[in-house]
Amino acid sequence: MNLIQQQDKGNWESDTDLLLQLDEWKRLPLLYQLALEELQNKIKLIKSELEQQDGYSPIEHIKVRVKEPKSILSKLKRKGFDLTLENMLDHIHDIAGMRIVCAFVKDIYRLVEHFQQRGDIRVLEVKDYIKYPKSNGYQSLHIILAVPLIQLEGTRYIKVEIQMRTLAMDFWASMEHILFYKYDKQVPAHVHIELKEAAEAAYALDQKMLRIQKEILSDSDHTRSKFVPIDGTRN
Ligand code: 0O2
Repeated sequence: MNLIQQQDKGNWESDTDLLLQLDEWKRLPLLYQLALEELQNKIKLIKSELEQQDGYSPIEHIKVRVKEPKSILSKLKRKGFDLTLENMLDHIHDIAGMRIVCAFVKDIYRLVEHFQQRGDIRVLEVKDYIKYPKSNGYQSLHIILAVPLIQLEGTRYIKVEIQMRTLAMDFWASMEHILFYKYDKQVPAHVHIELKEAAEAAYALDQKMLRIQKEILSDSDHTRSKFVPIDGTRN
């Protein structure tokens, strides 16, 4: 039974129970926002370290958002769950969402490995739609994390979904989202094929950029090795 049905039937265990649930509904957006901010700060630090280490930024940009109540309710309905607080907490993993757009696919896997090794956040699930794209061609790596927030009454873990993709994958996903993602009719077969081909083109573009990067790096290593400073040490 959902919140509205319970209220209509006066079916609450007590008024206190109702007030507690309403308080929780009111507090949740702030908690999700704070969890995103915590995570964003951790990632800013990693980004600057990687920039120093690699000489380029493997993280192109980061976006965060807290899902609108309307989208949460329609996702619960889409998944066939009653509209309850419990179902929302248990089954909607992307209320707090972060998107990290990376330069290369290898940067995505490097970040995932890093998240898995950290002791201050917990990795709950990894969904690899890069290795196993969705049938429409969608590619991205999703990771569900539990981010701790220290509150007066103790530590509370808040779920955050991070979607990681390259610039090419992000272009495809953004266009597909605009065109079809919530399109409620059957996508015509020929359009489905074209969409998949576009996703494969995005993947091919990523591979090509990676090859170009490798070539440029090996070329600059080669050039650098030709210049030996007067004291005989290498720069
Ligand atoms: P919106 O409006 O983008 O937020 P599950 O975890 O399996 O119980 P869920 O959460 O549907 O169910 O899992 P999944 O497949 O990992 O999808 C989560 C989010 O990934 C979606 O959120 C989208 O943002 C994105 N996504 C998944 N599939 C596609 C796709 O085919 N195209 C595009 N463009 N994005 C996709 P929402 O809430 O469905 O949508």
